[in-house]
Amino acid sequence: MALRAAVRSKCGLSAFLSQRSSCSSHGRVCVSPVLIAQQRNNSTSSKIKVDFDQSTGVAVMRLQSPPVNSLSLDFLTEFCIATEKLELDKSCRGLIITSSQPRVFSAGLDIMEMYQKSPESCAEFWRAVQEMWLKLYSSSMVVIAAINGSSPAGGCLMSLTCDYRIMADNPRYSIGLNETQLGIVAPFWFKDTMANTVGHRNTEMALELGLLYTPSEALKIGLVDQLVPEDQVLTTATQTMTKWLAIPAHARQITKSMMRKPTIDKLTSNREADIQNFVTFITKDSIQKSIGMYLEMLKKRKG
Ligand code: CO8
Repeated sequence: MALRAAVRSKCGLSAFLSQRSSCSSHGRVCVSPVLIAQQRNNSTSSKIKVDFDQSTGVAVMRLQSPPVNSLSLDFLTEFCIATEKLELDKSCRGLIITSSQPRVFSAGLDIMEMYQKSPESCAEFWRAVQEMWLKLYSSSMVVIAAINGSSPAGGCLMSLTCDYRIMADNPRYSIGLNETQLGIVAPFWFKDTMANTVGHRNTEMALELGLLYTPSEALKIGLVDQLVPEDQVLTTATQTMTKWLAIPAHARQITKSMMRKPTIDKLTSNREADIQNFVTFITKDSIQKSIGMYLEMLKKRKG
């Protein structure tokens, strides 16, 4: 499929869509009327459901990849396509991300994509992970995470890229960058995103220990912004969105960009090296052994 190939390619989905656009002005891609018409329709791919309310300019994206919304290559591809479509639609000003799965927002990167895979597959997967992060962290939309379940590792990263995080106040849920518990190391841009949110000291401790926080612990260090009863996560996100959208968009967008650009530039100028680092690291025998043991642990815990 051409779109999927574009996400996987070096130039990425933006370039793919740009190629199909008829003009470009003020740095914003201008797309054909046909594409705009398609974009305005609510869409459901197999792993992502998007409901866009034209009257409010707010889209709700539901992650629906059973059992735990793990971020596989297919999932990331669909996610990037859906996000890009919304980004290109000027009438879409806000995005709320939530989960359709019970008890889990996202289990993070799909571990099976990093286990016993060829270097080429690992590279393709990592490019898609980068792409997801770049799309969200640099989005001009207001993006709110409605975290209605556990959100470890890559799930936490996805939440951290949002402008505001609302989490269900359920002590059985957890959130954090727990990579060291798998014997792997969160890359610099995971670390930077976390540090930009909760500061250097909290990040240092969280990453070294691979800490997963309960919602109240997460609120205490600023990893999430607000806790609400589970059945109010989405309504609170919608109310919060209204407040954010009341701020003049241009001023808010420039401010967001000013805060995030150095972190984004750090990855965009080192993208290929970052992919190479990931592939070298993840394909090491010792790392594969750690991941295998972690998978065993997940299965045993279930039993
Ligand atoms: N990837 C693939 N499969 C997964 C994942 C995952 N991340 N998480 C869970 N699964 C699988 C389980 O193995 C299980 O499979 P099966 O049914 O075949 O036994 C199934 O999903 C259901 O899982 P659970 O029974 O555990 O579901 P629960 O509802 O009880 O718990 C949790 C949900 C809390 C999300 C739990 O599954 C969990 O803790 N999962 C692991 C989360 C995790 O540690 N993720 C880390 C992924 S690594 C990452 O995101 C960043 C990597 C950065 C790499 C950098 C290298 C340089």
